[in-house]
Amino acid sequence: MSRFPVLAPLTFGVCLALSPLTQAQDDVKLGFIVKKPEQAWFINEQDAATRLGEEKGFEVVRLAGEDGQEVLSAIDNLNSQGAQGFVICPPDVRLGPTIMRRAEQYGMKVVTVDDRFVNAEGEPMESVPHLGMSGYKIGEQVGNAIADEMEARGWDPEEVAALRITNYELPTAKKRTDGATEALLERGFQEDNILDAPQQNTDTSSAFSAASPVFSKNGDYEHWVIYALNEESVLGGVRASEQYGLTADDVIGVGINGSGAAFAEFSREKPTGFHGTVAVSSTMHGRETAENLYTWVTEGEKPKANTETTGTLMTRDNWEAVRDELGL
Ligand code: FCA
Repeated sequence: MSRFPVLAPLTFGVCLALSPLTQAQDDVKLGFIVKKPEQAWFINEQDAATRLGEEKGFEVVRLAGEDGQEVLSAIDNLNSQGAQGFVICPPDVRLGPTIMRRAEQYGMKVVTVDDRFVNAEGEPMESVPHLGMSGYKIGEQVGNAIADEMEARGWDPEEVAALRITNYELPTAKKRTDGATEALLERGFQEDNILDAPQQNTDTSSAFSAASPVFSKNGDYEHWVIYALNEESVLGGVRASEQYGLTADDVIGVGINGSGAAFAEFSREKPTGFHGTVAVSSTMHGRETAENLYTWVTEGEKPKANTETTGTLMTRDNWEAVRDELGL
């Protein structure tokens, strides 16, 4: 049966000695579960992880986890396929303890990407390795990009309202909009002119629904700026501003991500109120988390507790260059 009968017992012995920390490299299977499988950001992360797997010789199973039930089924599914662990961007960070209980039952290793698990007290689950954006700093970049553009257009801060699309249940989202707010206030934005639109989710349609009433109730402002946790949400705000009759000249929206949603907007013939986005490499997020998990599974080396990534402002003028630079 074995072509190397003499070596076989030795190999077996080595495997036993290294188990359960390490894994023979050729049978590694890792899940990559995302909360919004249709969004370009997450498609790109999964693509990058899959490509890394092809290079290194492990399999990546791409799964959707849009709510708690779907995440738990995805984990069951991974277990039945013999996966050793998964990377996850959870649909709700408070599911952390439940997800970890299920993963631990199966002896799976878990790494989070983008949205970090919180425990019952709402504190980050430090024991689960995480890679995500440096939310506050990236938010500050958003605020400064808006302030720069307001100055370039010569807007009087008295006449400008901010549509702040918020998602305070997601800590990274709060950090991002807080960072943007602080930067704007430091640059002379009027605090009373900041109007909140709490969204239910992190996508365009929930932002659109949250934004529409804010425009219709506040008709006195000449100009608007729009910010949120990501560009999908800013785009929802921009679409609502258009529906309300505002034009690109009156709106400065700046998002976060730098994914296909922004590229499509920058590719339109005419500029819209979507002025720019702070681009972060989703390719790097997908690749690095998959690599960290793979190293953990194969070499027993647990990844760093928390890695924070940075961003670059992308506008209609430079988006292709930034896209290429970030490997998007
Ligand atoms: C959150 C957002 C995504 C992306 C990611 C890094 O998950 O919902 O759009 O910004 O963080």
